[in-house]
Amino acid sequence: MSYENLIVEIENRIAVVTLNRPQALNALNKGLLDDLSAFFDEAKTNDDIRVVILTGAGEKSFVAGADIKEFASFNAEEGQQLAGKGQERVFNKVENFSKPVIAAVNGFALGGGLELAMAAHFRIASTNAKLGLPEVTLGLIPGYGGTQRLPKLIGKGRAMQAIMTADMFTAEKAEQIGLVNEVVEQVDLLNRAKEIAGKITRNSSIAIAQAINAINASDKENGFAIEIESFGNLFEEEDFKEGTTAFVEKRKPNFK
Ligand code: CO8
Repeated sequence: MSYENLIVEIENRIAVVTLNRPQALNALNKGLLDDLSAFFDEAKTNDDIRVVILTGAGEKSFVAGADIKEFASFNAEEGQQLAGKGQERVFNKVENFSKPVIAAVNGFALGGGLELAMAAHFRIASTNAKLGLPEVTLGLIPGYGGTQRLPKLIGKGRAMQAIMTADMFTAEKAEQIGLVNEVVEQVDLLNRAKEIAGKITRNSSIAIAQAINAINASDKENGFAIEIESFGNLFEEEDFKEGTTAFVEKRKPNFK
């Protein structure tokens, strides 16, 4: 798995994916979005990968947004196309990915960067992280799902204020309002993300995929029905037999 703008390292069934354009604070240009889209397509069927960790190259930034220099001259049609294609090919793909995706936010997560972190299944951050949606300072609004995902994570009023003022949240504040799950020192960030990922890899991957699907359906009218259906289907799986047998036999389950 080699990409121009990503570094992918796979160890213990955990893929650490480093967005690698440090000269532009890892801003999302077309090349980087293409690489992310291709990575998730490949990772879907790669049995060596059970959990994905997304992080940014360097100590300063996770992702400082969409590449402003790239879209500065766009017209309405080009802007809509870029946003629509990006949402479909990357952001929604991340959110609906059947394997857990953790964002390890190691610095600025702004605009498209915070939108990418919010598309991930959950976020942890380093103490120096700054998170925000500053699009209105550019005469824009968030275009990669930020107006939809931020209110769900932190509430409508807080999202309104954050988007209108373009203020950045400190890591501490982000944790307080539920935008990130926990905050650790930058030197510990990847190890902590790997520790959480490692714990996940020991559980049933089939059950986890169904859990992601059901949790993502919580916004939908038929969310409860999707949970019931997924719950029922899992009774037919080997992992269910192994998990319950291991409990009865007082041992740890060995999921395939
Ligand atoms: N795009 C392109 N280049 C960037 C970006 C970016 N988003 N952010 C930083 N860079 C570049 C800088 O231009 C600079 O390059 P150079 O050295 O060639 O001048 C380099 O990265 C380092 O940046 P700074 O010198 O600015 O570093 P500072 O430490 O002084 O500041 C900041 C760091 C505060 C993060 C600052 O760089 C900044 O404000 N960046 C822009 C943040 C921003 O506004 N992000 C939102 C972008 S809009 C967006 O994401 C919309 C998403 C939806 C799009 C839908 C499709 C159209």
